[in-house]
Amino acid sequence: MNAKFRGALIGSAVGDALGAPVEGCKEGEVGLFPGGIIEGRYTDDTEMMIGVAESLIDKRGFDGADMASRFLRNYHAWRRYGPGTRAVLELLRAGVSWEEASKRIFDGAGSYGNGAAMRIAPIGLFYCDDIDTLWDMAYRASHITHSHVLGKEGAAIMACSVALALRGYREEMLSALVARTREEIYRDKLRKIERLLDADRQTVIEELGNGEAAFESVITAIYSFFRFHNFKDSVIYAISLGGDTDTIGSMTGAISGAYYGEEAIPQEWVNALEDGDKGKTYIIWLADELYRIRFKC
Ligand code: F2R
Ligand code: MG
Ligand code: MG
Repeated sequence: MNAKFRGALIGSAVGDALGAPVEGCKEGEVGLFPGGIIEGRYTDDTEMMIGVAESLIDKRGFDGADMASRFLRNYHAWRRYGPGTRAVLELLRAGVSWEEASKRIFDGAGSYGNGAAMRIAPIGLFYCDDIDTLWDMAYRASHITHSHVLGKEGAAIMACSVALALRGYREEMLSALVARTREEIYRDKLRKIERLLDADRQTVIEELGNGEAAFESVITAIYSFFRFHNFKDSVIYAISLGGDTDTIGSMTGAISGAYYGEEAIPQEWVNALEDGDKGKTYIIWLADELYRIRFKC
């Protein structure tokens, strides 16, 4: 189980770093070089995931004000944040409360971007044995930056996928997710996954999406996990779809890592991942702490 906690967080960071150099490329323009990561630098996806994990560990559960302050403390603009999240972080820095800030962007509609889903894996690990609480906490952790229901629902589906993968569910995962999901756009795409398992890339992009909206990327990551039976092929496939490659790669890496464990992640990808301040050594420590707290060892 400890290896699966590590697999989820390192898998997420590796998928992010692998997809980052080609974020925004079209399918067909993504020429994945053999061996994967060149620079091994992670982006906003991993920086925010670190904030979620740090807060859960320090507060022994969800604390909105603390998590928001972690996002601010860790923030480096050069890691390429989405414009909505950047605007919320500026509001938080100006003193607006974490309950209020995310409601002020996109003309009051809030964001449905995938920025809440991309960072949510630690919630999936921490609340893995109680799916009702997990769903609720994923919504609350999303609200700090994403107040639109489709941003929150995407994050809850992602957290639930990580928890189910951690617990060894694969065949049962899709029906469990459909049963939980309330928003039709997600239910509809979840139901398409099995039918699309042999589809070509263009069809997958048209049916499931490869964009920055949560409903254009979360189900694509779940699909990428299902399409193959090993970590490497799932993550390479996710990135090969183009579009939001770092984020779809990261979410696919989190689910696959939770399912297969850290040993399944190609060693050359882990070796290349950055290891300075809050790099891979720190991410492994976060995974171990979450595991230790969760299982009281
Ligand atoms: N930001 C990026 N990548 C582009 C970097 C370009 C940069 N200029 C550079 O070259 O350095 N990647 C990261 O952002 C994505 C996560 O985004 P997040 O945090 O959800 O941000 P945001 O802005 O809230 O949502 C993303 C976009 O979705 C659309 N959108 C969301 N809610 C909307 C609404 N209510 N109405 C209309 N549109 C809405 C907007 O286009 C948002 O900008 C990840 O890919 C991460 O890697
Ligand atoms: Mg990113
Ligand atoms: Mg991205």
